[in-house]
Amino acid sequence: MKIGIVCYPTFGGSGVVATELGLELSKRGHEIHFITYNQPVRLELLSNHVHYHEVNVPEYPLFHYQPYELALSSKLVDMVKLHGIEILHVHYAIPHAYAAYMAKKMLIEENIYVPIVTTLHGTDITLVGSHPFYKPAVTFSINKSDAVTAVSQSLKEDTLRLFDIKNEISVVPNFIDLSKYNDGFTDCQRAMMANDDEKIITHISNLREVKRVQDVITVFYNIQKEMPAKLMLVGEGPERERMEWRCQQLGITDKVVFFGKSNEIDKILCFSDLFLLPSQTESFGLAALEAMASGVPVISSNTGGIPEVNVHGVSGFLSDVGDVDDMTKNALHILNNENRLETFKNNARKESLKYDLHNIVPQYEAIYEDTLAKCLVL
Ligand code: GMT
Repeated sequence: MKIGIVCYPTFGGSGVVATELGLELSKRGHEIHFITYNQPVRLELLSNHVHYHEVNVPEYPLFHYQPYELALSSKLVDMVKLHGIEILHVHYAIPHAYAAYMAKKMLIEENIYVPIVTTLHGTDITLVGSHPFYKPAVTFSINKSDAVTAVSQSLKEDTLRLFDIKNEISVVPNFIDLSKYNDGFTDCQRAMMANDDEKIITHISNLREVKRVQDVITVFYNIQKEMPAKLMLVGEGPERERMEWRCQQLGITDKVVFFGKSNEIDKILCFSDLFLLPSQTESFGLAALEAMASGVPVISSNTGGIPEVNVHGVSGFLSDVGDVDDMTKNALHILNNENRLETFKNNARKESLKYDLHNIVPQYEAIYEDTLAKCLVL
């Protein structure tokens, strides 16, 4: 199949999933066209089967807001015609599903029918999309998609609760290329980051308020009072400065490493003992899954789709949002005993196997095939 993929090309989970999906589909013989405003961060290799088409939005001073949706829908029309793209898979309702619908309508005028598969990732539904300013457009785009998927059962339920949805929503969970994590590094270079007796705690996100990163600092502060430990913080975002101030106030600056944005998540997870994800809301928690695949147990909140990924008492523990005392207690329970830590590490790795890309990518392929077949009948 010739598949067009539209996503946010950033470090965010939706962009990562869309990129990994495209790469795996190309290995399975499909021709993939990424259509977005920048080359996706995890898209390192372009080939005969993987193409990238940049959406340009020319600056025009008359426009207070530059019309990205318009530029995207025009680009989609052009790329469908030029490359014979058969199906568009858009990640994120805003504005991708909306722009794709416009493209579809323009193409119908030229007797070309391109179905749209929309994948909902979470923030487009729970944080932004349900805002009254966007709600009608998001509802419309979801209802007008030819197929809709959500990355967790919890996100599907949220979507049905928050919007008036007439379409079926299939749950296709996020996935992971386990080979990237299981090949293992013979030397994790742990010694560069911490002493042998220190436990390494890690958090990876875009350091936004929704990630409750101040809870990460608090839980780590509590842990390091009880045992030698270091905190690795990976990612960039608006909360970073406040976090740095807080570390200074608490006198733990020398125990905290801010990595900034990194493409070497697997290397950092390789030397981690525990992962913290205390988010306010999280439709899936791809970062937690990446940690688990590296054999790192997860201490998280019990919100959204996280309980579908992190199994309480098995791959880690779940607590109510904001319950930093319970998170600390659970973290110490795992870290205090080497045998228990080893068991949790093994369990985390085992639980992650459910999300092997070889199990999940065929589910998307089946959705594309069904959608194309249905459209032929119409
Ligand atoms: O979590 C973020 O801030 C990034 C966001 C995104 O849009 O890329 O992530 C969302 O999609 C990921 C991939 O499906 C999920 O794993 C994250 O849980 C979800 N984030 C939220 O729901 C807050």
